[in-house]
Amino acid sequence: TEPEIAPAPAPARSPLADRIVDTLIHRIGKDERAARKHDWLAATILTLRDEIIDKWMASTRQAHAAGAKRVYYLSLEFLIGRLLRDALSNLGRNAEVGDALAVLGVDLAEIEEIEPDAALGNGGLGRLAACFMESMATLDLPAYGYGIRYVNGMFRQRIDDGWQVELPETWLAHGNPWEFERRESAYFVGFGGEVIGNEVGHVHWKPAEAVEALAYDTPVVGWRGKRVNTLRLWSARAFDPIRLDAFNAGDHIGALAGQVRAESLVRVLYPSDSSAAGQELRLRQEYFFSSASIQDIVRRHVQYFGDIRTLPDKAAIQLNDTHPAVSVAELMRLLIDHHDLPFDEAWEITRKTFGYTNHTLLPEALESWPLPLFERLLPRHMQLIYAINGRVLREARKSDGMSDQAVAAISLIDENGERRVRMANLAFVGSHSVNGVAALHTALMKQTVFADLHRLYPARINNKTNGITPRRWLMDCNPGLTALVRDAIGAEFCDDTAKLQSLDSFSNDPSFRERFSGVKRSNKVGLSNFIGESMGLRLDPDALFDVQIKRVHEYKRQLLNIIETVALYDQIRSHPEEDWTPRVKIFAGKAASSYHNAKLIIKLANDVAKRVNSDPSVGGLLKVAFLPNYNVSLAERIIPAADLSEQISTAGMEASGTGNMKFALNGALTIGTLDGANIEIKEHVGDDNIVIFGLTADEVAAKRAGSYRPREVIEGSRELSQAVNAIASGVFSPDDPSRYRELMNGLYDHDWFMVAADFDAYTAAQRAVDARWADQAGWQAAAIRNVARVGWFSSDRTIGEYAREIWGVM
Ligand code: 26W
Repeated sequence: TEPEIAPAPAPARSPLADRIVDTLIHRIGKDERAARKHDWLAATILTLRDEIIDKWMASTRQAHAAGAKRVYYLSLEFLIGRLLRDALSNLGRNAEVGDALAVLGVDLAEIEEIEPDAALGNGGLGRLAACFMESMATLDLPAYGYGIRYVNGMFRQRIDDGWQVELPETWLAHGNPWEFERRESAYFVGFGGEVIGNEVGHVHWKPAEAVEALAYDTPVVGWRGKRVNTLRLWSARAFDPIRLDAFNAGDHIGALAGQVRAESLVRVLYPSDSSAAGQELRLRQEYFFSSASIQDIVRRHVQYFGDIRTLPDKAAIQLNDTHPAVSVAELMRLLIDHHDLPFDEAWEITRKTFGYTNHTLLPEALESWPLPLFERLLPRHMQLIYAINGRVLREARKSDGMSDQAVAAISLIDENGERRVRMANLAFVGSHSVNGVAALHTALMKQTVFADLHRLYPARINNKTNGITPRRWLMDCNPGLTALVRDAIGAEFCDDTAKLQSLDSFSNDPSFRERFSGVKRSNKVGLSNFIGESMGLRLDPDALFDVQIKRVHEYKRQLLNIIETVALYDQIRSHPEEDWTPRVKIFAGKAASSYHNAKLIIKLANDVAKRVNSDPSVGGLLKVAFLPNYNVSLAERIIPAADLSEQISTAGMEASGTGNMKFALNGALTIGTLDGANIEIKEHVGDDNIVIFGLTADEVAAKRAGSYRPREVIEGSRELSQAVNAIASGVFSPDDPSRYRELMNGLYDHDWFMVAADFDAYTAAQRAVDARWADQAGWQAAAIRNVARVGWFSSDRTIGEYAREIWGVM
């Protein structure tokens, strides 16, 4: 018989639970019974925010009292994701808040799940900015992030019949409880008009139109809540929200035109990474946020320190790619036109204040603006850019051995064809430091795009290899692995990921390997359940989970992976008797809405998935899943469950990559090319714990310069030609057999991304992966060594280097 158990007394409500309920009632206006999940989420965030505010103010006061130098990170993108879990764990309040909510009948994990992602970025560059913000707070640096408060961030991706469909993402639909509107911090930002006065006398820019930039602040909590910094995002409004004269005259729409124009500035994030938009609205966005940010920085400096000439001692401004590069001209304008400094002095201050980070060498991503457009929108800045250019070109001509061609390459104005303003050159000459984001990328910067500028300013280019925050990308997203590591080596690694090194010897401990693979398996079960529920696809958690998740771009070569998948499918079907490794191929990623081939590659992945998943003859040996709407939260779910990390870009084209670091930290093995940070990951984990294949960057360059004939390569490889021909002839697209003909013809005719050239090496590498997988002890040992050896790729290390070597703040 069942023993009789008295019902447990209801646990007493903690003061924290009372505060959450109080917030719910007084700030949300609901009682406990009427509250829905979103109300609990908002009440929890607001309660937590109230507590953060004290630390926030203390951080500001401390920087002020110390007269500290501040860091300003200017970025058009911050790909933050959800904030609640991150903030709770950095404050060490997870359990306490979870318990308080449980007493109220609310599941913390459930409300964390409904927080919308702040997706104010495209991909790597925006996510890096978010990791950097967290690390700057963790390292106790007084720092501000500046960006745009887009109403619509990165689009939501739906897959309709295999095709990507873009939908607007409304992350602000339920309000944003994290942010503070700062009505007092508003700035005038002008556009167009004319410049009055001349070079000698006092110059004055009279803009034809203007908007007001309005600040919204979000607190950024560092690890252990040591410091809270500010992410300041600008919104825009018209000076006169409504023109009453027009309204009264019956023009009800025209009366609101100013407001609509202003709002259009912050309406939407440009969803293309790696190809410059070139539209007027984009330049307006760039100037709008640059001007507001620089005005804010200058105002704060003058208010705290009195003398604008000490700016470089008290402010370091980092330009996240060239998107904020017009800031160089904006600071010059403020120094000269508003603070009456002579040009030379203004130029020295400017260069000492700015640093510039380059994130890509792709020519189509290098921003340049048609001169007439730039001049019409920013006439005063155009003058200043001419003046800067005059100085730089004089220096170049004086320097030994500069050819006319080199001088032309250095010029801020591109004179080939339609004249254009080169933003990378402006950022380069306007900064004392120019950095790349991985060793190879930095070396290539010196050899290619910036070769001549590098010759003129040889001390300027430096490397800062990217990193990721271990809080979000290990401790928060993979609690199972975190607990296991803590049991093995203690908790020190939580404050210093270099300490993960002590895990290394555990790779030889069979019982630890057992527990380690148990954690991975339970993460895989979790992901399998998610995929089962969300897309109705059943996966075997014991199969090898082979994952490629990132923006879809030809240089990242999802196509190489898909073609190899097709070849494998073919092999399994024709040799069912062989001992194949069960694999799940997982893809996710968005394509820029105007990028035809990238969207076609998404469709191909889905077409292949459809065919393979419904083919009983491959049994459970191969499954393909394309997960829709890749974002930060989905990455946090997938990465802890990955066995194999696909980092297979054409060598020389991926500046760094940061997903590669996240996977390794979570115990996946990398299959990758010698590109970006893969090279440094290989140096850290050791050649035996990574699978490298394919052409090197030098070999790619040589092939492109020489006589590479992809057709011969394809025809010379039976597996490759069979796979390519199957795709081209419509095996995977019976409803439209010619769908992929052009895409495949591109491989035969030019194959810019070396898919054919690397195919055999890639296939061989994948079969080597199969063999390694068969030796589970060896696999787990290598995975453990990855975790133990990639602590160096923490963004704390990266930010430490920026702080010491570029910003002078540590
Ligand atoms: C102007 C259009 C545009 C928009 C975004 C051009 C270029 C970009 C970014 C530079 C693209 C980007 O995100 N680059 C990625 O930056 C990461 C962080 O440094 C690197 O890890 C990736 O390799 C790089 O592709």
